[in-house]
Amino acid sequence: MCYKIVCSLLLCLGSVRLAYSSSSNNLAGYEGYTKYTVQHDDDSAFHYMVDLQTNDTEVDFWLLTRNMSVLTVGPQRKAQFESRLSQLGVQYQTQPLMDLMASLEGNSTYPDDDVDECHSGDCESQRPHNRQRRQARGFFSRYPRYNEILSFMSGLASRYPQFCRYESLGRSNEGRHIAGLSISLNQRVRPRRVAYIQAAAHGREWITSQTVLYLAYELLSNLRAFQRVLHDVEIFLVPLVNPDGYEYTHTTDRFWRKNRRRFVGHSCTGVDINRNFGNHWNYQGASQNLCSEVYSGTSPNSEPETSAVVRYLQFNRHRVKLSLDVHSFGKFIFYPYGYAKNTVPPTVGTLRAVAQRAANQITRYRGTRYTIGTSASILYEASGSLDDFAYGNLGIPLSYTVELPGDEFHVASFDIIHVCKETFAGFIEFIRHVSLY
Ligand code: 0X9
Ligand code: ZN
Repeated sequence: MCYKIVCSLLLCLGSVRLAYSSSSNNLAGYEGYTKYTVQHDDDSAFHYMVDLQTNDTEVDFWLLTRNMSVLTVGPQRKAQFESRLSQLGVQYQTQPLMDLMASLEGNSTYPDDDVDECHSGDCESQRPHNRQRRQARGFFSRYPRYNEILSFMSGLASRYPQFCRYESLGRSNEGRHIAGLSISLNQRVRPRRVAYIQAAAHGREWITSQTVLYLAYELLSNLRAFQRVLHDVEIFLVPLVNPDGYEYTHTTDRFWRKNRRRFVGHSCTGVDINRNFGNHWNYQGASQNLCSEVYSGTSPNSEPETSAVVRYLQFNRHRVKLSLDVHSFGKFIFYPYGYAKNTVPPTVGTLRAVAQRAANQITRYRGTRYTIGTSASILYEASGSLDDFAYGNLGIPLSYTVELPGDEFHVASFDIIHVCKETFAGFIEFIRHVSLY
């Protein structure tokens, strides 16, 4: 019965081939936009960029580090922006945004999921299992919608009822579920420790949900192999913290970051969930301009998406030993604190060492190298993030933000599975350390 449910679920998922297609209307309005990659070695250019990120609502930063920025600018601001860059004497490259998106579409090839994989032995008896794996692999070769993600999660819970539970932590601004999956060796016994992993607090960071769903899928398909990792540890996964923002990036605006909170009498929409957590709220790298990409909201934890997470973590605060907030992109592992420069927690040695081990495991898959540190030192000061809140307010000892690889938010479809697999190795290494607490 369960098998049938999962099969039909996966079949249905496998047959929907969305990914990026030129018929997508989520790029409307981006004609004439330019993507800039700017190299800035001196501090004045960096500070100019930080100021733009916080205060200029016409510029959208995709990445901002001490010596390099990736951002997009609309046609009206192009000339002014370029003349400012020339004044600052910085080097930059440009690419029309539409060309970039077209080239990414060209990369979206799909593995042939109609071919049965059986090379030896009793192919007839292997067939159902192969089919499931193939169909699930299909799920990781494109970007699913909110409904598909929920079906995938509940499908796992009904296939593995002893090990997996599906629940909703609450509802988003537009009424969608903030869905969670609990994974443990025995759902009737409450493990002493919890490893919490969330993704897609920013709508446009599609790859992040896939890595967390892949973790659930891979763990549940090979539970025996992970018995030691799961000993007295519950894994709690929230792959889509910002479902409204995520859906909006599929239907309307591929580069939407915030949630979809509306404000009466204002045309601008949305709060940045990663500026809304109640630790040094709105202190730095956040804005009270509600048109800003880093708008921190009306008060700490004001958003239903934020408060659903806070409620869960607060309720389980004595059991949660690891909090991972998965973002994209840049290949970074950040530990607290992000709200101010030169502010490190007393356990920085452990935080760093565990992150280094996780990064090493990721590297083993295909050489991907992560940079480790506080976001305030590597990127910019940003207050109100989950990592600061989990560590500073709740005392969760292992608290991180992971920025997955990619050169932009859209990781090509053929690469999704590889990012999932390499990140899986890092997740497992992080989770292994939970048993030390
Ligand atoms: O700015 C952010 O929210 C994160 N980068 S992203 O491109 N995914 O938007 C970085 C946050 C870093 N700060 C902390 N983790 N505290
Ligand atoms: Zn993000």
